[in-house]
Amino acid sequence: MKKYLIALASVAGLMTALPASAQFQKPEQAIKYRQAAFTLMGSHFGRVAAMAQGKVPFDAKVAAENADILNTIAKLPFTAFGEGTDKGLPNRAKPEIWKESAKFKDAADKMIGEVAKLDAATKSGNLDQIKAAVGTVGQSCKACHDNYQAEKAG
Ligand code: ASC
Repeated sequence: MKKYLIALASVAGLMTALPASAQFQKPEQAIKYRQAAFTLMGSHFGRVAAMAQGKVPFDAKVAAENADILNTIAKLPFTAFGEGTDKGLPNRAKPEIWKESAKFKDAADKMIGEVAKLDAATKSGNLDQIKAAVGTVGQSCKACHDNYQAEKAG
């Protein structure tokens, strides 16, 4: 049992020490992972955005729950854009992601920061603040899509 625990601890240590891309055995897995994360982000952001836009009645608790989930998921997809994950499954990631990786990271960090502000706004329950934060989150999604998402999967 002790040996097993030591082995487990060293594997866990290794996993955190390795670059995130090395946590996927195959490019397909990284592509599926990031696509799944973006799909979930769209669902959870969409629920808050619909309230901000008056398309569904505002429910502060539901907004806060969805923003909280979004705040966690928004940090996930960017571990799955490692080198060599441009191909393996049809996907819409443009080559610029890897050519200008610092700019891509800045855009991702910007979105993550705006999502954190949306999460804080929903916790305050102030609809005007939520509306403003939904706007800036949406802009940060769009900025990345405009620069880094192809029209068609290649
Ligand atoms: C959404 C969603 C996106 C963004 C983007 C904002 O609700 O799924 O990808 O907002 O459309 O421009």
